[in-house]
Amino acid sequence: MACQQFHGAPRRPFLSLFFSFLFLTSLLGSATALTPARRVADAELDKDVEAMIARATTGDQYLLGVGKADITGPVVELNFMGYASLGQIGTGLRQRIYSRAFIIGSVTNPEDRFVYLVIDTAMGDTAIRYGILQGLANLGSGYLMYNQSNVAVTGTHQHSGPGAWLNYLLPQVTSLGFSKQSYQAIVDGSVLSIQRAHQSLAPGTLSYADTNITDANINRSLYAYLQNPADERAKYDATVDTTLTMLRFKRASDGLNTGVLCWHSVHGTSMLENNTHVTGDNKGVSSYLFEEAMKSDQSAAPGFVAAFSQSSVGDTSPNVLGTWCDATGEQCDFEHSTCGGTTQDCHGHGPEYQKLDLGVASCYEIGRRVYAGAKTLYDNFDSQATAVTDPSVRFYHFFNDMQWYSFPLPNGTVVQTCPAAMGRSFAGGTTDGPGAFDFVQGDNSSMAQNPFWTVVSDLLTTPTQEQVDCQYPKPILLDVGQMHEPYDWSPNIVDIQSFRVGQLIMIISPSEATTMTGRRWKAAVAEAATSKSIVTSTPKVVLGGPANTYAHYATTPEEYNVQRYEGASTLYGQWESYAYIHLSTSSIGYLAAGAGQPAQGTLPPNNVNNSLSFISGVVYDNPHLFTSFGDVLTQPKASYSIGDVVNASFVGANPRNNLRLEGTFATVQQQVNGNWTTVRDDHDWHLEYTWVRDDSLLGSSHVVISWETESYTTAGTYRIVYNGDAKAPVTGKISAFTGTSSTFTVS
Ligand SMILES: *[C@@H]1O[C@H](CO)[C@@H](O)[C@H](O)[C@H]1NC(C)=O
Ligand SMILES: *[C@@H]1O[C@H](CO)[C@@H](O)[C@H](O)[C@H]1NC(C)=O
Ligand SMILES: *[C@@H]1O[C@H](CO)[C@@H](O)[C@H](O)[C@H]1NC(C)=O
Ligand SMILES: *[C@@H]1O[C@H](CO)[C@@H](O)[C@H](O)[C@H]1NC(C)=O
Ligand SMILES: *[C@@H]1O[C@H](CO)[C@@H](O)[C@H](O)[C@H]1NC(C)=O
Ligand SMILES: *[C@@H]1O[C@H](CO)[C@@H](O)[C@H](O)[C@H]1NC(C)=O
Ligand SMILES: *[C@@H]1O[C@H](CO)[C@@H](O)[C@H](O)[C@H]1NC(C)=O
Ligand SMILES: *[C@@H]1O[C@H](CO)[C@@H](O)[C@H](O)[C@H]1NC(C)=O
Ligand SMILES: CC(=O)N[C@H]1CO[C@H](CO)[C@@H](O)[C@@H]1O
Repeated sequence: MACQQFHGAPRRPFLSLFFSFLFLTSLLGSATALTPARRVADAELDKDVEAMIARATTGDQYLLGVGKADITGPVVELNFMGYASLGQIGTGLRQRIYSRAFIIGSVTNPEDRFVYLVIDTAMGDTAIRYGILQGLANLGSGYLMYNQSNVAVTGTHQHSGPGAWLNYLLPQVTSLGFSKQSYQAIVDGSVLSIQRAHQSLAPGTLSYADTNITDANINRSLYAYLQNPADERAKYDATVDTTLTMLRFKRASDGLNTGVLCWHSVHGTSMLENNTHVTGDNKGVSSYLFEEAMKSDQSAAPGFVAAFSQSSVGDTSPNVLGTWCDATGEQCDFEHSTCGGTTQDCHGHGPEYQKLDLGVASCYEIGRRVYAGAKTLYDNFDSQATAVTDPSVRFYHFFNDMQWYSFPLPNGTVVQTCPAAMGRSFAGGTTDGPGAFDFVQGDNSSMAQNPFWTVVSDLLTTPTQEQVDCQYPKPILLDVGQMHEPYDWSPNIVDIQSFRVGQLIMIISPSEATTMTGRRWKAAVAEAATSKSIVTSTPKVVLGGPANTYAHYATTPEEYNVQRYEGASTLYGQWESYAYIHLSTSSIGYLAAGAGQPAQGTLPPNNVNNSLSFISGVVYDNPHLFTSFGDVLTQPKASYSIGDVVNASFVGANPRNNLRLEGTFATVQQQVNGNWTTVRDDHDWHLEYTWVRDDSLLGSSHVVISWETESYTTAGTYRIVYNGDAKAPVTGKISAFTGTSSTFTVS
């Protein structure tokens, strides 16, 4: 198996071009007494050579656009997506979440264009993707070129955002079904980000470079990783992919950079299962810090967008200090990640775990480490980067049904994938968030069966013998791919998609690929692109996901065999990762210049209008007795020192009445020469909004706004402003109101 990495930026083609240039100029220089006619010809040649050199150093021009928009759904009274923890219900907002859109198109052929979307959600999703495509179609004829083939919806894999927007039943279980409000916020914001990217389209150049970030991720399933062949593992000096690849968008008209699209692998599980404030997790922090820094950077255009797309995330953890037993302080069992035989007591520790908070400090620190690596790369970019050359922009997409899908392995043996199923260790969870049930990772016996789950899964379906054999050695806990009542529990149909611009190829993965799966997949695609002459120089392959639908995990067959969480969550059986690789490599021809599109395949169901929901709406709001909405309940103190937390509380109303998309619930204003200027809002990490229901019958509630004053806070006079919206009893009319605190000084 070819497992050579293609990460190193190949600069040889440019060197050889450079040498041809030297050779040509020396020839020209040595020619004497040229005739006028030859001088003209030489001048032409000079121009060609200059153009060649220019192309080699800056790359070809493409039509480039970037855009960003708010996707923050209901921040309270809704389950968070990611940990599948029934008790993790939102109580507020630390950081708004966004969709970041990147459009890359051909300058000469407007049909050749793709959209790479990075959304601050746990994953891409079928219903969301349908909604985005419908939203784009609704924008009119100017947007018709964006369709099933060329729009990739990738999630950052954060675990601290509103849930209840997924297409299939299984992830709806803990969110008590589907919320149209939560769904629509993501869809509308995604469409708006694409619209903004579209409106910003202008000719520009692309280049990419890599850096290694060695202190932001570790392998959380090392026991499984170690099952991969020793000679294969020996090719890599880390058990996780530490690479960050940055693609830089540079506008031709003014030479300013409009954005960076980065790929990096680390789980968005820095914010812990007991956190109930919305954030973009560590990738949200990285984007926030990068975009803030670019606001005063001479190289960056206004509206600069920095996205950190998730990559080979499957077995990575941001809890870089390892896994420890809460009770004993000892390391968890290596094979099963347990303490005394159970999972609940074993936790991964982030870099700031000793703060015993909800993961806030560790999240910021991991996000900052990735940002710091990316920023150093950006600051030294031109000396390391490779220009994207070759004007072709290509893409393909089709749906593949994974039920009994037969294909040959690289050695020719024909194998098949199976209908989706969850193994027993799925219920055990991971060391980033232990399962709520007493299942252990790597368990293969019926010993630790939880009676609840056993009853439920047996009630739902009994897997056929054919399915049991196909999924072997996975002990099936939930035969989700064969559960269609009242609608499909999990996807059997997945999106197979890839993009190419010049020598850069993007694999769009529907599953969370483990480190070794990602390495094999990228190497196989690079090899196919080279052997089929799809690219004109050494290919550079990146992988982004989980995207377009949520097909859980993709382990290698070796990792699958030991059935830890990731193997148990590899839906389509032990050959799933090879199926993905086969589908990508056998479709590589669609990335060739001038190639057409494959047959679309069977469309997956869209459950947006037939999903169950047990989520209740806002009934009404009432202020506390003898108060009005927005009245201050607790004023801030008169003065604070930089580093203090400023708190103010207000008579509040349910924030589900108005999501204030593109707006803000909380604001810090500073008095500058007598005028009040907004200096912090919901996008700031250090400004936190908390909503507390006081009396369900009366409908009264209050809001706390906390500002953790940062080291860079300037001394001055400030106040806190709360923007709310109340729902009137009887009429249901929603009215906006504002609350303003007294002023305070920070010094
Ligand atoms: C999407 O648009 C592109 C460009 O016009 C076209 O080549 C492709 O066939 C379209 N795909 C679908 C599924 O309609
Ligand atoms: C990253 O680390 C690997 C392994 O040590 C090395 O081969 C590679 O050159 C490094 N990449 C960069 C961009 O430093
Ligand atoms: C949140 O959970 C983590 C991990 O279990 C724990 O260490 C921490 O103390 C908890 N924090 C709070 C505030 O409950
Ligand atoms: C091909 O590889 C698979 C997986 O390693 C193995 O099970 C199978 O026996 C091999 N087939 C041949 C013909 O070597
Ligand atoms: C699981 O059980 C099967 C059948 O008893 C056995 O062949 C396999 O090796 C076991 N796997 C593990 C990880 O124990
Ligand atoms: C869902 O319902 C909405 C509102 O009636 C409608 O606009 C939309 O087309 C429906 N979507 C699907 C997939 O049926
Ligand atoms: C500020 O309010 C938050 C949220 O209610 C609370 O957790 C925190 O302890 C308060 N801090 C101070 C300094 O009062
Ligand atoms: C304060 O606001 C007023 C009214 O908008 C404006 O005319 C004035 O220039 C502002 N002063 C400063 C110092 O910004
Ligand atoms: C080589 C390596 O990266 N080892 C780390 C893998 O992750 C475990 C925790 O899961 C660490 O203890 C190892 O140091």
